[in-house]
Amino acid sequence: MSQPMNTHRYDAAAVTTAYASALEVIAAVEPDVAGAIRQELTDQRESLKLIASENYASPAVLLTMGNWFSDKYAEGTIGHRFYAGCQNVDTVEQLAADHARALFGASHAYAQPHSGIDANLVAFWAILAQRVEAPGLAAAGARHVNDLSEADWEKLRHELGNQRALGMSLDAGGHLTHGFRPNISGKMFHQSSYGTDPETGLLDYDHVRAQAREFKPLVLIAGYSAYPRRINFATMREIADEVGATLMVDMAHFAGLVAGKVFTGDFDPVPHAHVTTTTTHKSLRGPRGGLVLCQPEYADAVDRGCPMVLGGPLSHVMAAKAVALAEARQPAFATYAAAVADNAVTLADGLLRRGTKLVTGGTDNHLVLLDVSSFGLTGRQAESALLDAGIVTNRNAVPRDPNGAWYTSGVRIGTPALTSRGFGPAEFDRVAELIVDVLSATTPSATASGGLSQAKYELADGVAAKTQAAAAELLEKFPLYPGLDLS
Ligand code: DSN
Repeated sequence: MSQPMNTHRYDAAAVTTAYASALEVIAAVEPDVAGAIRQELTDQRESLKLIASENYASPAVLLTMGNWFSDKYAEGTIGHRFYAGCQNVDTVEQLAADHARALFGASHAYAQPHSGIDANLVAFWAILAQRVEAPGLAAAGARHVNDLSEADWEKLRHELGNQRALGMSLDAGGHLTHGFRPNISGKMFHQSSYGTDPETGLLDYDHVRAQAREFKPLVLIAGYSAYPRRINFATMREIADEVGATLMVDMAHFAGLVAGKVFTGDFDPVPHAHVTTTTTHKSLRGPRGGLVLCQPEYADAVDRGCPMVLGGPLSHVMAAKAVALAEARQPAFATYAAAVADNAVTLADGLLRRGTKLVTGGTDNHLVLLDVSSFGLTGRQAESALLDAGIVTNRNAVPRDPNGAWYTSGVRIGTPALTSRGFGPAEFDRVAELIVDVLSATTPSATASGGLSQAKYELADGVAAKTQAAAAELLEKFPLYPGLDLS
């Protein structure tokens, strides 16, 4: 079978041999783990994976993680480690950083963060160090923190702990680490958040500008986990410059669209942000992990991520980041990224045509946010009913959500994973149809007091089985890791 251009290319026989052998070795020690690994492949093969933050990494990326780099400690940075014998870790970390710089056109890249949250913590720490600590040292006549007196420390602690951050609110699609009060980012900073326009659901730059002028943040954070539109980062930088803020962009969700040149010019964060963070496993299709890209003045502070903020680097994952970033530099990745965005538009159109309500009325990235209140459901009920039918999504708050962050009124649906399997417009239109069929056949259960449950629901008889069969028919045409045969 010929593969669509947006899928992985590999030698299926070699990959089968590698995994069959690895599972045999694992099974000899703990067969249940080997069994769970096999089962995970089966489950992923047999479901419609529409979680916007998930994907399928290539066999090369996955295989790079299973080796002895896992055994090596390498705290510090390339060439300046706290342990001896890090020459091979230096090689892979340098490769990951070089590929990241070339791919994104960044002047500096730091490949050590273990996750997106870790990347954001490194960025916050670096911004505080660069903007507050360094001038604080100079003001105290010191060149190093060890030279500070107790009184200097007290003053610096006050300065460090008295800074402000402004980011997108969680219910508008921002991330927990963008200043959500209970998150550490909401504790490190005095925080304020901007939402979206109540009518259109879109980001209102004039409103952000007005808030920034009033709040005067040290850090202006842009980026999102559940906003279905692109952001004009040139405008965000203008706002940051006007109020003297550092612009930090979290592109964890849409890094693949930046790498694949779907988001360019004003919509490419890297040339505009002082510091850009990302994960490597979402639309970028690499191993689970994070990256920080930054402008030169933040590089030293960013490189102090480990051991100031992070534990020892996961060298096996950094090696896999290098492989994934090398893949993302190939022309085929741009084809993939374009297909992710095109498929999201098809999915949005398919849902809208069938009478559903989408936050912002559509998408221009890799996700749609379906408001399920018109079905009389909470996000939790919709997520569960879809799962019963073999459709894997996640519930998500919609702006000003009356059901809060636990039950929610929305379902977030993303195209990166199924696009990696080769799904195109016809398949995504069918996915839209299946989603609407399932939700139309779902009703909330009654509670003992006669109200409606926010969690329990009934799915009409036969709908789950019928949808699973329709999904299986779609998935069969686009096998996950074709040719990988572990039977
Ligand atoms: N867990 C990620 C997501 O699903 O968007 C964000 O942390």
